[in-house]
Amino acid sequence: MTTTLNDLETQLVALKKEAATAIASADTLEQLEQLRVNYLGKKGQLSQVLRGMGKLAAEDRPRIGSLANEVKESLQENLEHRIKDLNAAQIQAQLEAETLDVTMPAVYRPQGRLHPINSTIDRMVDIFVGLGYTVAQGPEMETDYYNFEALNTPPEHPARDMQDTFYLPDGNVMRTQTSSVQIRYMEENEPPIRIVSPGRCYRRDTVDATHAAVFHQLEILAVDEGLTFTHLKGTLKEFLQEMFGEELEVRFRASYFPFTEPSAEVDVRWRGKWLEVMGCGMVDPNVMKAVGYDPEVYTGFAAGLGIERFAMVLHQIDDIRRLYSSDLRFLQQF
Ligand code: 2NL
Repeated sequence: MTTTLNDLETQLVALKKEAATAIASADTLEQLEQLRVNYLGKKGQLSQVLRGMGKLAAEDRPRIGSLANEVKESLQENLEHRIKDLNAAQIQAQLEAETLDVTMPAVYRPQGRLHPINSTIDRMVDIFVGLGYTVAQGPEMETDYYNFEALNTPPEHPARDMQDTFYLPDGNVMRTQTSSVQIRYMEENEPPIRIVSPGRCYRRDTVDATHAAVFHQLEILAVDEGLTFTHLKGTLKEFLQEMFGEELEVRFRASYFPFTEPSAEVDVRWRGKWLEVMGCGMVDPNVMKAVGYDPEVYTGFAAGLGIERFAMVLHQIDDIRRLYSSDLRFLQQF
């Protein structure tokens, strides 16, 4: 079998054309590698064609040699371009698949927040802490002794009617005020003391716009040598001014509580009207004696503040029942 120069040239040109088409239509890098091996590898088609060169006349070999080189370089170039194109296409596809539409509306999650009762407690407590008071807490279920007896309120005292109490079957009560916490604290500590006790209280009130059976109270108590009613007035005025955030008119009206003597109720002038915000007084000597303090040595003052009343005034809430409704349309406003 003789191989002519023309045969080889034709084969090389055909090879180049066939390979170029195959490379152009390859879809993956694996296919391209397969084609490279097939056409340009040691045992590839180009090598096979060149094996026919041995049968050529010596003067014809350089022509075929350079043509073969040209085919080889051209195919390598085709391969490189195709690899580049495939890589670019792959990156493009990935980018498209991972596209983020930054104009899409955000996903909003409902946000938790403090209940207005709790944020009001925090504000009130912070002011007294700023005046040197320490927070004291105690049980909501109390013995008759801590809720009434130690507070100068014996069994037949009319105040027990006034404060219609939730009595438990065992004779204990749900506390009607947080004074019981202060009694417990005084039993455990010696003067001087300055404490603030916020907490939940219970009364058998008929529920209406301004009364709830479960409500919150904050009491303060200071006991020391030489404390006077003037110290009480100064402390409460300072508190009220910080709470309402402006120069306030404050008035003290004589009143009565079993556990204080003298006693007073405190009004502030708020948006043109006198508003009762707390009761207060000098700790009754009988309360001092009950906790083992000598009333000839120590005096003290105390005050009880309704927390709901402050929350309602500060947030213009017209009905106390809203505070316990768990209505999100209400709660989300705070
Ligand atoms: C009110 C009245 C008041 C007290 C609470 C108190 C506590 C001790 C001793 C003496 Cl341990 N007093 N607390 C004093 C006066 C008034 O609360 O109208 N609260 C809403």
